[in-house]
Amino acid sequence: MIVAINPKREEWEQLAERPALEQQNLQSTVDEVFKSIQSDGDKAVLEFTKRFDNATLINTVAGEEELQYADQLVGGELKEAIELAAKNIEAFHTAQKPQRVEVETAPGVTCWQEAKAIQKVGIYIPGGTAPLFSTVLMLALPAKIAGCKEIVLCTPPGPDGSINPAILFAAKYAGVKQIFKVGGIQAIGAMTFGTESIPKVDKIFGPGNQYVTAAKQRAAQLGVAIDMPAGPSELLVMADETAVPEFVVSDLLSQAEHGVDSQVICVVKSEEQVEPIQKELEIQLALLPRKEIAEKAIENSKIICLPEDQDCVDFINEYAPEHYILCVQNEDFYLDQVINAGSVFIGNYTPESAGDYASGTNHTLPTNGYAKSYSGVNLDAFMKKITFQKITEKGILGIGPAIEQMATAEQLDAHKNAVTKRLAYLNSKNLKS
Ligand code: HSO
Ligand code: ZN
Repeated sequence: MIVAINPKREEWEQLAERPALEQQNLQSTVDEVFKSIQSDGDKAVLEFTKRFDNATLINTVAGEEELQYADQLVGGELKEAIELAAKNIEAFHTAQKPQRVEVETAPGVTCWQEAKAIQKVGIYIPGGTAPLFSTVLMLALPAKIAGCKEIVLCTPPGPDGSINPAILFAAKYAGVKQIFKVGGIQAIGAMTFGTESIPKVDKIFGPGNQYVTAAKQRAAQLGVAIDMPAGPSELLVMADETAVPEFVVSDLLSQAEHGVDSQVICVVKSEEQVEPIQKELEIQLALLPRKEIAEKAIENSKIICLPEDQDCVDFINEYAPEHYILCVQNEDFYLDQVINAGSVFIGNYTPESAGDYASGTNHTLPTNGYAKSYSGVNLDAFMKKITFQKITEKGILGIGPAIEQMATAEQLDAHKNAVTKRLAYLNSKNLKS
């Protein structure tokens, strides 16, 4: 870990930098795959599945027998754990249901806003070394609670054509009816255009590698909404002397093990805290099965010592971490000052893994500084809001002249006429009566 003791403000920008990603130009591959899927549908999807995932499939649908088989493979304790997590995720996301807002803005002018579910949503779940079935819960449960009519899930098959049983179990548990064994660019392409078997969706959610990310960006240009720009996982721990080094390090490593490009930051108040953390890091790192991955991520990671609380909070807001663990005595000061963070974990007994799996908050969060402008996935992400208005005679007589004035000033006569004609009608009607 890089150690920076009391760095000056001019150095903060550099300290807040994420590891540079090797940006390959994937756009031409994305375009090729998208074009084939648009013209050849399922046939193209199956060909790309052979080419990229090395799996020969007859069709991509995960059928009832596979779901039943998965149900047998997943152990009872894991099932119970998934059920507990699901209950908490459901409770927290159900409470987020938006209220209808109604205001009479002026006499006779009533405006209201209602949220409606996005009808068709696509969920992408990556495969690979750590198949994140927890992400199925984080995306499918809110979609169901929001009232989305169709939930389509795509996840890549292994070379033998199978999907991780826990992903299938979680999908079934969360009520997903349409599960497809398709990964990478071809999955995003299929959900963008629709094929004979895979429905076109209105919005695509979920993490993925750089191919998936590039494909989601292309989908967004083609008019399909996406959740957020995805990036490697990251965590910042703010620790004073009351933080337990063993816990702090376990949290740092929990995000470091996600990928070699993950980054973790530990902000401490005093120089004395640095050594125990480094020592503990060596001990815990050596024992991890994903040691090699975590080790690489730790190379990109930093311990930053800032003795002043105000400097700490300013740096943290500048960094805008995806996950922010706060282990300090004067918690209230820090909480009060949080501006940029995806999700905040407070105290020695609130590990970040709790939010990853089971406490109830969503783990699909903005990375790479996007916490400055994006929220993590929440119930709103599966909804859009429609505004309504109804204006009475009295209402249009009241606000009509202002509309006429503004339309005239914008030189939009047809806009003005839409009011003038009504006002003239009402004025003559009122004169007669
Ligand atoms: N920490 C990840 C989510 C996750 N962790 C899933 C474990 N499983 C999102 O940043
Ligand atoms: Zn995680």
